[in-house]
Amino acid sequence: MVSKMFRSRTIAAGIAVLALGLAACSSGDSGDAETAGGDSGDGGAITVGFSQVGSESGWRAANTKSIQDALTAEAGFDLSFSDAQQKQENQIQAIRSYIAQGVQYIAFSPVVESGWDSVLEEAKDAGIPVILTDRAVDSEDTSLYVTFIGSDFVEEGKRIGDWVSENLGTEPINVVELQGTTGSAPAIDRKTGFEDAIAGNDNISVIASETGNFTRAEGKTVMEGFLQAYPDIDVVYAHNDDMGLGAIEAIKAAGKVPGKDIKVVTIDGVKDGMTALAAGEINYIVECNPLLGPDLAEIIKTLESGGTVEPRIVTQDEAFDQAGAQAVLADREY
Ligand code: GZL
Repeated sequence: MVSKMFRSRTIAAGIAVLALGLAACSSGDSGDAETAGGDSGDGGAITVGFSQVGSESGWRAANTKSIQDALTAEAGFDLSFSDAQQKQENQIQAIRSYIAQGVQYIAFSPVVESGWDSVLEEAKDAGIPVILTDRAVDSEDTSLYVTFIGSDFVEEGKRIGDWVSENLGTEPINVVELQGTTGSAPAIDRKTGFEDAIAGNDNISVIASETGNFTRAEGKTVMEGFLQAYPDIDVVYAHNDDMGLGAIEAIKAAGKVPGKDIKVVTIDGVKDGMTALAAGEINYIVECNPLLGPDLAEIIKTLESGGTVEPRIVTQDEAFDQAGAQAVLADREY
C-alpha cells in the first residue's frame, strides 16, 4: 500500500536484488544506539543505523513498527535502532555511534530542522550514505543526504485550512492552534500551509497558537489554558491526532461537546484519531502516512545494487470526514 502512496515512483525500478546473507539482528528502542548484533556487512546483511525521534505519538509508534518490520534479518538487513526521546543531542550521539560502528547506511527522522550539518559532514567524510525519513533538515548542502522520503507538510496544513475555510469559515470563527514540536519540519510547515489557506478569509481569526509537542498530555494542558483564557473558541487545529485527542479531553472537562461546541481538525489519521472522527468528536483529518519502512528498505537495496533515487520522494496523503472515517476504520493498517 505504501508504494502506491507515492505520487512519483522515483526509486529506480527493475533492479534485481539478491536476498543477502542473513546475520542475526535485533532492534530495540533504548535511549542509546544498540548494536543489533549483526556484522559490519561482511556476512552479507546490509548494516543500517536508524535514529528515531522518540515515541511521542501513535504516529511515531506506527512509523517505528513499519521500519523495524521492514528492515529485518530475513529481508537482508542488520538494523541498529535508537529512540532519541525527542532530544536532538541523543540523535547526534546515535548517528556518531553508527559512524563509529561503520554501518553501511544511516537513516533518521530529524526531531528538528536545524543543527545537523556537522554530524552529517562526519557521515559524508566516513562515506556513509544518509537517508532522511519523515522529516526534513534545513541544511543548504543537499549532498549531505541521498534522499528525503516523507509527506508534504505544507500541503497537509493547506488541506486543513481549505476545509476549515470552506466548511466553517462562512461566518466569523475563532481558531486556536496546537503546534507540533517547536523547530520541527511538520510544525513549521503545517502552520505555514494553514495560514496560506485561510489568508483570504476574513472570517477566520487565529486567537492563540502554542506548541503541544505532538503529545496527548501536552495538547491537553495547552488546551486547558486556552479554554480558561478564551471563552469563545470555535475551532481547534491540532498538528497531530494525539494533541487533538488531548484537547478533546480538556473540552469535555470544561463541559463542552467536542466536534459540536468546539470543532476539532487534526493531521495524522492514526487509529485513535480516526475512531474519534468516526464518532464525531473530531471533524476532519488529513492523513500523514507513517508506513515508510518498506520504501526505506527498497531505497537502501536500490542504492546497494548501484541504483539511484531521487532527492525527494513524496508520500501521498488522503483526507477524511466523518463518513470517510466510518467507511475505512475497520481496515486501517495503523
Ligand atoms: C509527521 C511526523 C509527526 C506526526 C506526529 O511526519 O513527524 O511526528 O504528525 C509525530 O504525530 O509525533
